[in-house]
Amino acid sequence: MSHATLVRNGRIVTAGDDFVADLLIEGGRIEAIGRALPSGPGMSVHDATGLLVLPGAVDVHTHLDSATPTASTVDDFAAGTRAAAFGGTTTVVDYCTPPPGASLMAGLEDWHRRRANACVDVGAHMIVLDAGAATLAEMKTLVEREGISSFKFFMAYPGALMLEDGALFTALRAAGALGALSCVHAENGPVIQSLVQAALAQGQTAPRHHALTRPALLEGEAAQRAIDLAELAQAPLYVVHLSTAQALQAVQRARQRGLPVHAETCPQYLLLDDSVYAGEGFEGAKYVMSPPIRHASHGVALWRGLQAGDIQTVATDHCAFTYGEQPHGLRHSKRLGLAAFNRIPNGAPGLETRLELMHDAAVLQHGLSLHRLVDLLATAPARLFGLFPRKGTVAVGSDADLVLFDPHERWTVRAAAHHSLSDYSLFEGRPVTGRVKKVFLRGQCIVDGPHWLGREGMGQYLSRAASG
Ligand code: DUC
Ligand code: ZN
Ligand code: ZN
Repeated sequence: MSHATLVRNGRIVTAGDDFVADLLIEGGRIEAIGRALPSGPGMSVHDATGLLVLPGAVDVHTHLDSATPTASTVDDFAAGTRAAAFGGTTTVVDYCTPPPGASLMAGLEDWHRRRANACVDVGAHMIVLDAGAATLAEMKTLVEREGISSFKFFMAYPGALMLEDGALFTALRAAGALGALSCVHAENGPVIQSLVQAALAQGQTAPRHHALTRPALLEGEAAQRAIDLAELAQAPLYVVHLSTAQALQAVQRARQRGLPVHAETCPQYLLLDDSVYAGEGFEGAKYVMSPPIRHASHGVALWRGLQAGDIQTVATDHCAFTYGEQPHGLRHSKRLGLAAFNRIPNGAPGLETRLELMHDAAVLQHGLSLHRLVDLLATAPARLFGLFPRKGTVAVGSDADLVLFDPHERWTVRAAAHHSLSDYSLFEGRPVTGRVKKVFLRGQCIVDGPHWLGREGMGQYLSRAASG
């Protein structure tokens, strides 16, 4: 990017500031911020009058081009990150799942091959499936040489992804000693397994039994256990996709004691409730994810947690499958689980709608400030995952990742108009106020209204430092 770009007269909103100014972009970075900056020959000039200028949003929880035990996600890095860009997300930190039996390094090499066609910048968290000596040594290499400063440990899915408590403790201690952040999926896997077997034995196979066999209490229990083990292991902790009042209370208690415990939630846990599983048909499969969508009382608690600052980030857990079988094939489809809920691929799309949904719900409906919106979706995730100040803010020297946002435009969520390859949206038909108009990645305008100006492969790998 050699030529300069000027963004004129926008209302720049960061986690701490709010002012009208021009931005000069050179070499992919913000070179100057000021009033009436002069334009020069060859500069491209964008008028942002009446628009918010926000930092490109940072989504620290996605699964792109990822194989799960039941299916493969439908969005590869090209499709998923293009969808992200249309929604104002210019940085994605994706979960690298090493194939069973493969080393973490082999998993990472494979991930790098798959992420090569990304359209926005990408980093990786590494999922750790055992705590043997070889794995612990690889964790050190990943932090010190590969720019991976966070790991994910599963307390669910025994026999597949789960670390039992001893291994979890060992892995937490290793991550803490490396200065890495430990992400946990907090659900009690063995008890869920028992409930699932009991439901299936009684012929309860419909999608709603997915939610009924993963009760809220088992997330609260696991979150508290993770917090206790992390305290003992002296490891900073990040609870991913937190969905219940019980887990939130565990996080609140820990934070009141000054422990380095952080929590992420997702739009679906804030905006939906378990009525999505009502009915005997298969529609509920669209909402099969783990944790499941909860009773509305949990959503109320999560909004309070956001208002009080006990939840630091909102990410998507974008793990997209299709509802129908065509045109992408059964291996990407929820229909793999037609016979029984435990075979339904776990996950849903969301990467494209996070900023717009959260602007509408958090700022317009729940009274959170624009600063807080920016913090939840960009600044705090960039800080926690070692990307700040390159990402997550609008400042001189930062990457010129920008969103020009119209806070007044009204529109309606329609999967048919999305860029994800999934054929449905969790939020179909939802009216939204506020819309992404233009998106810049390192100074290059990649989204202009409905037009895609970016290109596959332009996304760069983000080597991440330790948590900020
Ligand atoms: N956990 C995730 O974070 N994503 C998809 C499924 C799961 O269990
Ligand atoms: Zn998870
Ligand atoms: Zn996930």
